[in-house]
Amino acid sequence: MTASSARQRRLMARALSRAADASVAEVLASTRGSAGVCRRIGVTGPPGAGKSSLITALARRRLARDGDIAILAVDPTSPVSGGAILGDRIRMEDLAHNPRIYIRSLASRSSHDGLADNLADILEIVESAGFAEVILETVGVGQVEYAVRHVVDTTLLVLMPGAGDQIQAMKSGILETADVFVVNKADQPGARQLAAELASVLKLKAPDRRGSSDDWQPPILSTSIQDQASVAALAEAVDRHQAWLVRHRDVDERLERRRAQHVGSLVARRVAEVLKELPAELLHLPLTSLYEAVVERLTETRPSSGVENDHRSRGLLSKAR
Ligand SMILES: Nc1nc2c(ncn2[C@@H]2O[C@H](COP(=O)(O)OP(=O)(O)OP(=O)(O)O)[C@@H](O)[C@H]2O)c(=O)[nH]1
Ligand SMILES: [Mg+2]
Repeated sequence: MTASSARQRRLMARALSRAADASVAEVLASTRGSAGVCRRIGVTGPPGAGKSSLITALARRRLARDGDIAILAVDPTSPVSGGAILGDRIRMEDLAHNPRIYIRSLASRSSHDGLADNLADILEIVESAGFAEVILETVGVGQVEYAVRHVVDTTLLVLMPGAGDQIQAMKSGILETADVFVVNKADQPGARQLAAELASVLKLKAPDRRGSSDDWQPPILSTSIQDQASVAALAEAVDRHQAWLVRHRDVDERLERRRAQHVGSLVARRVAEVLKELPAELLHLPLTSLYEAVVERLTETRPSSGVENDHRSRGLLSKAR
């Protein structure tokens, strides 16, 4: 069954909806893990930089490669989300009707880094549905780039003229995160200056990146959605980076690191679940006892009944007295 089959799409849509509010226990019961067979591309950058427009143009180009493409946008207000397609209405609808493309927007849930905190689960579902490639759009500058990095293979950072101050704000972080820098809206004034600024910041901050010829040198590409050649160059840069990964990075090691991140995010979610369900009276406990109570609850794989909770709360409270 391919990712395009109607049945497979329905199953995946259902699995994605379930994942939207799954508990950690539910995730653990249903996960199949990642085999690393799906090319994962992350597109991030400040609001309005043109991420959705570029993804639309990029996806159309990348259909020339084998397999189906899933486009996921983490932001309910993103133009990828059905109704609000804005300036890209026609192009995006065009794509949405392509049987080899699947488009879905994801609510960002409780995550503070601008990513859905269940992104790793979601990407696994998409991967096991047989997609060859997933393009993930996230809005953000700063922390988000770090977070995206762990769930994708290739990270594109999209900037636009007038985002110079954003570079200043991001300086310390972006160099380690993006594999391809994109100065979009190259048809607008200031694009060349932004590219130059970016180049000088990168040079200044990443001397090690100029060292070995085996290292990936993140390119700075100027794009405009009106300029097809620039989109083609971007699609090629993504391919170059993916090919570089195959040659220079061990896939098992990447999957191991990804799994470590995934389990970390599940533990963080489990902590949040436990804290949310914690009986108010336990908060009166001294810190050490409270800590023990929380840790004990972490390993419960099924939601405990109110009765059990009551018993345990009373036990702990009497122990603490
Ligand atoms: N002039 C010009 N406008 C562009 C270009 N790319 C995108 N735009 C326009 O910029 C606006 C924002 O584009 P989007 O693709 O929605 O940007 P985004 O980064 O996805 O925005 P958010 O998801 O809201 O963060 C739209 O009106 C696009 O038509 C470009 O290359 N040149
Ligand atoms: Mg968008």
